[in-house]
Amino acid sequence: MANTVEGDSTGAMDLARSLVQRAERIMALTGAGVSAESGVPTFRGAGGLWKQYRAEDLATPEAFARDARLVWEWYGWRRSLVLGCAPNAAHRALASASAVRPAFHVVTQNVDGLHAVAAGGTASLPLELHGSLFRIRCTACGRRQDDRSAIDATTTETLPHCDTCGALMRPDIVWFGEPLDPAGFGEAVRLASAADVCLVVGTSAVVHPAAGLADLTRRAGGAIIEVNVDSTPITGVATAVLRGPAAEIVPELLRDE
Ligand code: BV8
Ligand code: ZN
Repeated sequence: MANTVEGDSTGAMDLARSLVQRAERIMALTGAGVSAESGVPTFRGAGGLWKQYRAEDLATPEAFARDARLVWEWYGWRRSLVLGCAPNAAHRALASASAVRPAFHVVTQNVDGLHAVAAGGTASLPLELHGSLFRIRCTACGRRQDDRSAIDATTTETLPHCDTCGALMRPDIVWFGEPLDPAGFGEAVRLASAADVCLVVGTSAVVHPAAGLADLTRRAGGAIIEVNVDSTPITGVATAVLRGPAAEIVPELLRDE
């Protein structure tokens, strides 16, 4: 489907709302932009995380092997920052849609856990493709555990170590050059391929394989709705483009009559 309507015109919103209302199966794919209004810095935008740091220097297994202390210092800082952030109206609107609509699934690239906080105890937990700031994994035996503690990155010895085997723990996050969890990504492919609508919210759509999910919906005959303050590689193939902040647009898009 060509890109029929763009911008913040009511035309785009009317079209997008009718697509959502008519759709049976919807997959929402979110990126850092959905958390921007919660105060979580994005990666590539102005003031983004990658502006202060180079992704290659921190979010790779090589970086961790070279300087685990520095990498943990960065993740510890991000964890404490995110712990001070709350879900915004976009997270809440997506959580309530996935709680009330039988086939509405949230798939996120974010590691900030804010979709899960917005979902509360409901069953509509998001699929976290890139892992979580609040889960750690043993570099030796693979033991995983939830962890929200403050990270003491003074020395390698003060970093988190495995309760089972004593080896160094790492963030349970997918770094560049690492494969996504096959089961999780397989489920995302299934959801995207079956979706009548792929709702892409707040992603620059440059990181693969997540960025390729929306196209699976399009190729299977479904529609893409993009919510973003900027244009991205998806804008040109989107059925409707809603230009503006997620916390304002997503609740409007998903509200019932
Ligand atoms: C893999 C975890 C293979 C770390 C992340 C060349 C071409 C294509 C691909 C590659 C290539 N070279 C290398 C690759 C592969 C690489 C990749 O895609 N690189 C890109 C950069 C070119 N991918 C990988 O390495 C992946 N693994 O391919 O493995 C393999 C297979 C088998 C066996 C072995 C290996 C792993 C990818 C995951 C990497 N980890 N993060 C961490 O978080 O610390 S990626 C990182 O980027 C984040 O996870 C984030 O989720 C992701 C995407 O970023 P966005 O979420 O989109 O955020 P961004 O800041 O970019 O954009 C924000 C958007 O929001 C903007 O559009 C902005 O306009 C908008 N916005 C801002 N405010 C608002 C808003 N929108 C709405 N409202 C607002 N208020
Ligand atoms: Zn271990």
